[in-house]
Amino acid sequence: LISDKKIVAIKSVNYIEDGMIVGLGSGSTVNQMLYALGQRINEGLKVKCIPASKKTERLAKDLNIPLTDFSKVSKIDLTIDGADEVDGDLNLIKGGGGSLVREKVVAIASDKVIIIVDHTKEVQKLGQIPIPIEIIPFGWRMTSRYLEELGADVTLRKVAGKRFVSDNGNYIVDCKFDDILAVNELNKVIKQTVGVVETGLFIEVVSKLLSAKNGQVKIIDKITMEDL
Ligand code: A5P
Repeated sequence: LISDKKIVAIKSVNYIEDGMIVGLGSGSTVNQMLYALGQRINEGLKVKCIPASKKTERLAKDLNIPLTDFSKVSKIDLTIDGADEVDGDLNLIKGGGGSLVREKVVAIASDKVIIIVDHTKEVQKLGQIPIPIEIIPFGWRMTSRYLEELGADVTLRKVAGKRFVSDNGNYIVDCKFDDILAVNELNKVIKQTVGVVETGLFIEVVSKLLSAKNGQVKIIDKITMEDL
């Protein structure tokens, strides 16, 4: 039986066309996508890719996926990434894997962003899980206090008992807010907090969602002004 993550991953690479600059997100669903992309590249597809994490970079290199960087390109045609939560407006919580900053840099530089998930990531309302927030190590206790003052239950992320350190040398705090009234406003106030590098809230960046349940893929396009 093929997992739902693998099914959406395989489907998503059909959107990649010859000559594209492609952003590669991170996580286990993206890893499946990398295998499928590697296969298409073996069959002759010509693309250049920008990875959003060191882990993705390593796997992409192993699979002979050609890489580039922002010194050589000024925009990305299409990014494919996973998510930890997605709501009905295609807004996201990301950062479960701790790569949210680079993922957001890559997503914002992209003309199109396709998100691939299994259906368990779909929520009515964002915030069922804590929002990952990357903060600089200096003064992290102070930054955590400021985030608590915004109403969050703040947990410094640890892995095997040690403080998790991001690809950028920073910490991640997982912040659980009880009930998020306005996700855009919350994102703004978190970003204004000194010590915060970036939040795991991805608002208005997704163009298309592929979500799989029991082997069936549902495709949802972001409604744009032109559609109205
Ligand atoms: C990484 O920082 C995250 O944003 C991932 O995109 C997210 O955690 C999805 O991961 P999985 O595909 O492993 O579920």
